[in-house]
Parts: sequence; structure tokens; C-alpha cells
Amino acid sequence: MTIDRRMFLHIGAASALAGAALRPATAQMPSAPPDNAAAPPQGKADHTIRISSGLVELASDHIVSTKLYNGQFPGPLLRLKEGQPVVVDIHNDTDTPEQLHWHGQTLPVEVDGAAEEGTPYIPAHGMRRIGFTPGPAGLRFYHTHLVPGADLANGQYSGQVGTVYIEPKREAGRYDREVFLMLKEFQPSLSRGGDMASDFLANPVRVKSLEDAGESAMRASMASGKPHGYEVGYSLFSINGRMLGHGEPIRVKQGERVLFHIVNGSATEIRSLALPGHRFEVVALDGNPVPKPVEVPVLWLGTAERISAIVEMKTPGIWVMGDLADDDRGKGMGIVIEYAGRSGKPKWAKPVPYRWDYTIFGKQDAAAAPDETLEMIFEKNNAALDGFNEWTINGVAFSMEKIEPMFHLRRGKRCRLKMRNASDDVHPIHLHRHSFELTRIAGRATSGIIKDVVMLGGYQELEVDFVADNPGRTLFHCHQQLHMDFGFMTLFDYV
Ligand SMILES: [Cu+2]
Repeated sequence: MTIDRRMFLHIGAASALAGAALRPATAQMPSAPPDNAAAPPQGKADHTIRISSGLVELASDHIVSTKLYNGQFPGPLLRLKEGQPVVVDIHNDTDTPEQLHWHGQTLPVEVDGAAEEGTPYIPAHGMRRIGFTPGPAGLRFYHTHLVPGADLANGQYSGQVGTVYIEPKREAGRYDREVFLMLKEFQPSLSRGGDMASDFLANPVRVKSLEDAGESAMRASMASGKPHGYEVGYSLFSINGRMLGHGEPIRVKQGERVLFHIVNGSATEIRSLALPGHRFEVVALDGNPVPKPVEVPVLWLGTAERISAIVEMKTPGIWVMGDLADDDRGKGMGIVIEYAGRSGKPKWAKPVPYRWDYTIFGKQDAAAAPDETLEMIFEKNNAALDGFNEWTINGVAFSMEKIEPMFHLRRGKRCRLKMRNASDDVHPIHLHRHSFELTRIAGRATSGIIKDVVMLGGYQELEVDFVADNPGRTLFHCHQQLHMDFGFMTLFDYV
């Protein structure tokens, strides 16, 4: 893993604010066709979410002020039942309109929570009542969905993240109890040059044509005197809103099988997680049971990815479950696992080298043939927007003024997205309102793994298939907030 904190350079808040002017206010409302959502019923809501500013006590000496759901971080865990309609009241006590996105659910545009698709805003100092039928089952989450641009106090840089668990009819795997973990950083700042892990994906064979294109674009930008585009770094890290060593430990008994439901709630970061002396049996990715549950020593989660994994507690002691990056773990990204009857200082040990490979959880047979294929190439214009990198899909940076669909879907058809990454960054690619099946990763065919976010490695290729079965505008974007906000987004519509 290449980590270089020396590259890290804080820049002043003034520059950040100056950059904010790059992006228009997010309060505009695109005209969208009316959707198939029925008006929510009257009476008492099943759940109430209140957006307001508040404090998060990450540690007694590290208290941050940010926007929260119901005054807490993470927001309340919402347990829903697959197929059982719910009514949710969302109150916005802040001065700016908000969007609340139900990540990973197959919902209508009216409630999905993306202005670009046509979801109405939750007005400042106002509220929206929404009704929907939850699904698919499994680990989902909810988060704000704005375009903060250079304003690192807003969007998913804030504390507006919460877990949704949609109870399935049958749980994957035998376990004794569930533990939910929300991984999240606070106090973001802009830096030049990143320290993000980028060499952790399996089969890291770069596609020559993509590498040549990306590297020559980068060389040309450097030759013209541009520095590296801004990245975002953080000074505080937490699991379930507490820095390592500052919250309650997870208390376990020897022989217990604990099902961890882990959400990467970061705006921009890719996370790893290991527990010395233990292995994770991955049973679901993004909430969907995998064809082949397999034990691995380390988990990797791109921004917005979720993993459900069972750990058999068979190595008694007091352990740190945490990020592999010493710096991030040292600043809070971890949680203590405490066996009954044991005491002492929590121990950390670096796991064996391991590369993350989605395909080990899938089937080797090829997926069904698609009805149509959409080709996409992702490119970076280094530092092109006042020092921020601009991102394009097929040469187009998404326009927040036009909000135009670029790809057109035919209802009922199986659509393949063939993606090519002409940059050296890892991109957690996300599709709204639909789940997709991984069909080819870095040259290898796979099938049976259903997700809604997937990491595309630097200079690599990726194919996913989905069935166009949820009419209405559908947003597709990189879930790295800084990439999404500066162009890496597009809209699908149905024809
Ligand atoms: Cu990206």
C-alpha cells in the first residue's frame, strides 16, 4: 500500500470557500416525469428523521459539530421489513434544502432522494412525508445526497448517515448475534495528492491503452505547470461515532459467532478492516447474500459499500479490530473486541498480505448474455476546475445546470455497463434504484454477486449487468464525493 502522509498539505478554509463558488446552489428542481409512488397515508409515521446541527463526541477531547440525523451519529438504525410499506417523516431543521437518499433500495424517483432524478427537496425548515415499500432485503443505508463541491461541511462530509436493515425472510448463515458498524471520518480538509490505498485489489493488471491515455494526460497537465488536483484528508476517524479506545468495546464470548454488518459511511475514503487472530466469513456484499461465503483475513470497503461477515470468536483476548493503515487507526479507525474474563491492553497485529477479490464470492460461470451494452470510459482532467480534478464519462462532465440523461434504457431489458477507467484512482461506482450483477472484473468472468456499489481499479475494466425494471430517471455516479461533485455522474432514463 502506498501511503505518503508527507504529501499531505492542509490548505486554508478561505480557499475551500472560494472553490465553493464553482458549483451552483443545489436547490434547483429539475422537471421530472411524475412517478409511480402513491401519496403516503395520513396518521402517525413509522419513523421520523430530523435533520439538524449537533455535536458528536468522538472522544472526550474530540467533539465535532456537524449535521446529524436525530441529533446522533450514526443516525438511528432503521429496521424495516421487506415488502412491508413504511411511512417516514423527514424534518429539515437546517437553513438549506436537503435530500435523503435510500441507498441500495429499488425505490421510485419520488422517494429515492436525488434531485437529479427528480426527488423533491426536503425544504429548509420544512418537512416531507414519504411512503415506500422497502427492498431488497439486507444491509442498506441512508445518507444525504447533495453536491457540496468544495464545501467540506456539507454533503456526506457531514454526519448525515444511518444504517437501514431490511429483514429478510431467512438470514444467511448461522450466527449468535448481530453487530452493526458504521465506519466514518470527521474533520475533512483539502490536500494536494492523496494517501488513499490503491494497490489492494486482486489481479492488478493494468490495461495498457488506459494507462497510456491516463499517464500522458497527467504528464501534459504537469508540463503545463498544474499541481496535482485536490484530494480530501481527515484528522479524526471513528467506528459507530467513537474513536478507537473511546467507546464501549464489543463484548464477546469464546465460541460465539458474531455477524458484523459493516457500512462504509465515508464521503471519500476506501476502508480496510482486520481483527488479529480471526477471519471474516463474508456472507453478503451490499446486503445481498453471496453465492459462495468465503473466509478472508481482511475486508476492504469502497465508499458506500457494505459487507456482512460472520466472525467465530475463537482467539480469546482483548483485540483491536481496525483499519490496516496505521495512521488512520491511530486517529481512531478501530474498535476494541473484548472476550469475557479477559483484561489488558487491546492488541493489534498486522494481518498477512491479502488482496481483495470480489470474484472468490461469486460463481465462475458466465452471466446471462445482455440485451444491450453501454460503453463508458472514465477520465480525469487534472486540477482543471480551480485546482479540483474534473471527471468525465465518455468525455462529458455532468452538468448540474442541464441535468440531462445521457444513456437510455429500454424497460425489461438486461443492460450491461462496460466501464473503462483511464485514471489511476479506484472508483466506487454506484447505480441508483437498481442492483447489478458483477459479470467481469479485471478480465475475469464472474456471476451471482449482486451489488449496488463496486470498486473499479486504476486503469482497469469492469462489467456489470442490471435489468432495467424500475422506470424513471436513474442516477449513476462515482460514490467518491469529490469525484461525483466534479463531473463523475450521469443520468439514465427509460425510453
Ligand atoms: Cu471516483
